[in-house]
Amino acid sequence: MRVRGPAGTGVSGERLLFRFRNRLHHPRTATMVGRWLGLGVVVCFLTGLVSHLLQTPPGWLVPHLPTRPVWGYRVTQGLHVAAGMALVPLLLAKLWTVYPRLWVWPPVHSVRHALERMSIAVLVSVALLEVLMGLMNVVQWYGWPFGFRDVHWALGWVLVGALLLHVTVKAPVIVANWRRPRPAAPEAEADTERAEHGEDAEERDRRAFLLGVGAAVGVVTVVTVGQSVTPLAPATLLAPRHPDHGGQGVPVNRTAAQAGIDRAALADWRLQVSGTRGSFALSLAELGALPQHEAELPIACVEGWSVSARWSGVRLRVLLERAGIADGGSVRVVSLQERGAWRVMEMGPTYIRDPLTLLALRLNGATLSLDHGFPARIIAPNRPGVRQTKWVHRIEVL
Ligand SMILES: Nc1nc2c(c(=O)[nH]1)N[C@H]1C(S)=C(S)[C@@H](COP(=O)(O)O)O[C@H]1N2
Ligand SMILES: [Mo]
Repeated sequence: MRVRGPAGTGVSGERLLFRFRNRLHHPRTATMVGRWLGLGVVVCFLTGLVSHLLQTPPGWLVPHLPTRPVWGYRVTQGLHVAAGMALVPLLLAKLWTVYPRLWVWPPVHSVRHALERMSIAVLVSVALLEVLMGLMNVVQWYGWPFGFRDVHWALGWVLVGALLLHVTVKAPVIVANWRRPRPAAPEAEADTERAEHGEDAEERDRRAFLLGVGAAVGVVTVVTVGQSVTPLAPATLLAPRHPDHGGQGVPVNRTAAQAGIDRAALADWRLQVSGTRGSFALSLAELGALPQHEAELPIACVEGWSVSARWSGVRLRVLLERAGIADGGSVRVVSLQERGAWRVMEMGPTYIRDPLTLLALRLNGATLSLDHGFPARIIAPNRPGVRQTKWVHRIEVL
């Protein structure tokens, strides 16, 4: 039996163990969904690269990290998570289109064929794993024994590599199916007509299918993207962090209680600053007496949610100039929090110099709430939320 549909890749001697009647199991459908899928993966990869470099920059990059545009990370990470969500319906559609190929017989008929099938197995499993891990991270369910970021990052490279390989191997099929099929040179009038009708109906079915997939992507996007596109917030049904939920108009990722901070422990809080000229400590009243500056900056969480807010407090560079810092120096900021990955943060010279980088004492016109980092927190432009350290206790020049 010469098989039409997904097995119709021009590989001779191949057949399917079962008959799949739906004509949408066709390389053209796979190609059309694949275009969007490929675009989504590339967007996720590039924005993931940005996120990785902003969070853990290699030493040589630290002095060059850009602090503008202030909303840069808000946009790239919002895109990262939105594109990742869109991958869910796209992946399902693609897998449905090509799943009959699981029943190719014989399963392997040449070395090249074996390699091709193995690369697809890697591609499919890594793509599913990456999307699943991302979703689990968004709902803060760390059901694995390894660090999320390192594994998500490493698998991202595997995914892009497997995708490149896949596109290369499938290039002839992709090229042949990129455009709407035109019937081949007619032999007889009647034949052409029948052929055209068949092709047209098939292409119409395909359009309907793709429209459905597009609608699914649209729905997923609309019910989640409000977490970073504030005007769409009312439509937000699925995002775990609604921009309006959380004190002072800003969501809270980790509460003070979760971080083990209570007001009693803050009774004799002093900010400790140490630099090349020595060290000093400031009470909250003393900090409040220093010149205060205001900045409109977003908190942009790696999980995709972001909100802009009005912050005010003391410019970080003013404190550091007083403590003494070499040109191009970096600082370490330590939170009162005793455990957790985000209690210690390092910051390079571009952020330190920036007049919008504050040790914030106030948020949206009121004293910081305990959950937002009272007595003092860091807020800096174009920075991942995980680096906007709350409950700051010590600042050390490195
Ligand atoms: N000390 C400390 N600072 C922290 C965190 C934390 O867990 N501990 N969470 C970070 C994360 S992941 C984000 S997104 C922002 C959220 O700030 P918010 O709770 O004020 O919205 O705080 C950051 N600062
Ligand atoms: Mo975050």
